[in-house]
Amino acid sequence: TSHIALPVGTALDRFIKRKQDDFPFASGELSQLLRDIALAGKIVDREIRRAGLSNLAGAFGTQNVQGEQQQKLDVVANVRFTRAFKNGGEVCAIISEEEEKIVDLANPNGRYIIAIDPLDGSSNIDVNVSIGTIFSIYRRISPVGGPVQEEDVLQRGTAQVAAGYILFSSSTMLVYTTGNGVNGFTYEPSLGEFFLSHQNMRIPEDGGIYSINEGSYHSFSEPVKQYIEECKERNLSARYIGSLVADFHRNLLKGGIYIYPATKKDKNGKLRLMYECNALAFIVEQAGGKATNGTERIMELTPEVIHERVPFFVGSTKMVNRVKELMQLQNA
Ligand code: P6P
Repeated sequence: TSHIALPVGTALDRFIKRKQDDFPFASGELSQLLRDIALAGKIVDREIRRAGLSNLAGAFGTQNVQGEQQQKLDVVANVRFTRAFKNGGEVCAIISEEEEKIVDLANPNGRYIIAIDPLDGSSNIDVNVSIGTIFSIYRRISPVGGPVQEEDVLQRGTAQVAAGYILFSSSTMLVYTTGNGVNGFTYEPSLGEFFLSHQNMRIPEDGGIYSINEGSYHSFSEPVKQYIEECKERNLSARYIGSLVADFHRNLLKGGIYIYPATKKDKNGKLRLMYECNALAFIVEQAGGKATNGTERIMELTPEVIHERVPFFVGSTKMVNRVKELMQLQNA
C-alpha cells in the first residue's frame, strides 16, 4: 500500500478520503466511523472548554462500575460518543469505562465494535489539566444482523482495525492509526475542522523521560524499583501529569516510558486493557515503540472480562525492553 504523503495542513476529511482511495479494500464504513469520532470529539471539546462556565465541572454525584466518582463531563462525553455511534449506524456495540455492561446500539447492520474511555483522567478536569478520549475499533465476529455476542467485544488487541486518542490540552489533537502508521491532527475551533499537523509519527527508540507515580514506590515490585533507580542513575527527567493520554502523547513525541505497574493495592495495576492499553499499544507499535504488561505483548493478551486491568509499560523500545529484562531476571 502506498504511503502517499499528503501535505501538512490537509483537512482530516480529505485525508480519510485519500487513505480510503489508497486501500481499495477499505470500505467507506471505517472512514465514516472515524468522521463520527471526530465529530463527537469536537462536541466534547466545546463542552470541556466552557465547563467552568456552564456548571459542567465537578462530580455528577454517581459512581461508575469502577467505583470512581463520575464527573459531569465523564457522563457528557459518554453520552456524546454513544449518540454519535448510534446515529452513525456503523457500530453495533460499545464497551465503555462508564458502562457496566456491553451497550448494544441496536444497529444490527453495524459491522464495528468500539471500546472507549470517553474521558480519561477526568479527575483533572476541575484543575484545568489535560484530559483525553481513548478508543479502539474492532470488526464484529458474530453474523451481522444477529445479536451481539461476548466474542465480539472480548477480542485481542491484535484484532484492532483502528485505534486512537483525542487529547484535550493547550490544543486539541486527534491521533490515530488504521495499521499503516500514525498521524496526528490539530483542531482549529474557528473552522471546526481537524488538520494534519503530525505526519507519520515515530517514537524515538530511546528516551530521556520516565512517567510513573512514585508516590506508590514502596508498593512496586523489585524490578520496577530497580528500573526507577536506573532512570535516576541516567539522570532522566521524571514527568508525570497523572493523565494517561497527556503523558503518553508527550513520550510518543519526545521518547520515554509510561509505567502503571501492579501495586500492593492494585494487583493488576489500574489501567484497563480493552479501552486504554490496547489502543495506546497499537499506536505505539505503529510508531516503532513497545507495550507490555511486564512479560507479554499487550496486544496479544486475551481478555477475560470487559473491564480487565493490566500492568502497563509503554513507550520507547529500548526502555520497555530494559524493564522486561529486569522482570525476566526476577522471574528466572
Ligand atoms: P494515579 C486517570 O485516573 C488515570 O486513569 C490515568 O489517566 C492516569 O495516568 C492514572 O489514572 C493516574 O493514576 O494512581 O497515579 O493517580
